[in-house]
Amino acid sequence: MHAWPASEVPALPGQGRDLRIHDTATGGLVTLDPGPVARLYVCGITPYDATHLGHAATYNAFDLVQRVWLDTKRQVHYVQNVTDVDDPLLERAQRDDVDWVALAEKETALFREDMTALRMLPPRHYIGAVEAIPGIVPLVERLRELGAAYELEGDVYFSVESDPHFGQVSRLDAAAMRLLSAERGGDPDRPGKKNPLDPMLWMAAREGEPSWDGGSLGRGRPGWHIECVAIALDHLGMGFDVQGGGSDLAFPHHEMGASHAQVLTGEFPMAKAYVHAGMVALHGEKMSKSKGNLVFVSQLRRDGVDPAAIRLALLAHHYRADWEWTDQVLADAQARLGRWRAAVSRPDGPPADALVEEIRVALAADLDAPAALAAVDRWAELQDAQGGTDTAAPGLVSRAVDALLGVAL
Ligand code: 5CA
Ligand code: ZN
Repeated sequence: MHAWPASEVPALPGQGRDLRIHDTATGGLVTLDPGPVARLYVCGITPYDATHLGHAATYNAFDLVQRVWLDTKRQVHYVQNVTDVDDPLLERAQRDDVDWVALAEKETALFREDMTALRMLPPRHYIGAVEAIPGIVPLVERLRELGAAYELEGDVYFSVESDPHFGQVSRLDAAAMRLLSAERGGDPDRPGKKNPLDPMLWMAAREGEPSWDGGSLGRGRPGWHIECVAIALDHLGMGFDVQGGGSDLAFPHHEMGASHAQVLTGEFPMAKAYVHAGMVALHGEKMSKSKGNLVFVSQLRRDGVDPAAIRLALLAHHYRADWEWTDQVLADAQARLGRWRAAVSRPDGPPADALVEEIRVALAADLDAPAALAAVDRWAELQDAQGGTDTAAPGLVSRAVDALLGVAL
């Protein structure tokens, strides 16, 4: 499928910095050393409802990863999926008595608009689960040949015991895994499974549900984790630099995906770093489509909120923190945007080379966007208090804020 238009990323003077980032699999910071083309896979939406601030916060984190890499003069090969067939999408379509294809298309279109408005850089490949099915089927067949998959009443399951590295992404114990598996799309209590954690690779066709030709697997539809593996391996190959998503994807989604890929290829690991963003809450609970406690990006835009202010509201929180969306968070971001715009609209100001360096240092240190904002705040305060004579400074600040933070002043 097509992605969305790219906003331009201005080139900055001086030298970008290599990114150090928190890797869930090692539990600490790693210095990434991508080649000239950095490879990034970020899990996309399941399009049964509009983009909320939680989604936007997670995509903001990985947009920063790209901007840091671009600043080091690397290219970025970025891939994102759309889970355009899955249980929650089919359930919502049935509940609302709408066609599931139309629902997915509508919400994906809205997501593209939201991403464009927020100046999130688009993926080079934006791939739907449905269009990936011809690539998924042979992978499931191969896992079966390798003895890593088995059948249960027509459905095909992955055997987690086939991967010696299973557990190394999330590093959770069996009890925690079992709990999360039940919460996040797994079926640990289904009788007949070899291990309660085993995830489905291929679901045999169910009455009244869409299904596709699965070759020797029979008609059905793909499991969730193998979808992302097929897309990532097809477009990036093994050993890509970062797999990203919200912290709710560490287990089971990224754990299972890593295992599928590692058994399929005999290589380890699938991604050099597993990077997870914190959860955004509303009224004390994680924003989630299933609970319905949501603030939508599109609703804020309809209300006339400047997307640059939404973006600044996201950037005011460290990507790994869990945080709460409130009206105050937005009001603070709007006020900051106003101060910054006023500061860069003057013909001269205090020198800004040191500020560019400060933003680079902050982002390279595990994407510390709040520290980057604080540095810009200091420059804007100085501009407001005493001004300056550097005629290049306001332009440099607005280019740096655009290139590194994705905010158009
Ligand atoms: N389609 C799958 C990934 S393959 C999926 O999880 N879709 S999603 O629409 O449920 O979520 C899309 C992304 O937003 C995921 O990375 C998820 O971790 C993230 N996300 C969902 N809710 C929140 C939240 N409240 N705060 C932060 N990130 C969130
Ligand atoms: Zn995914």
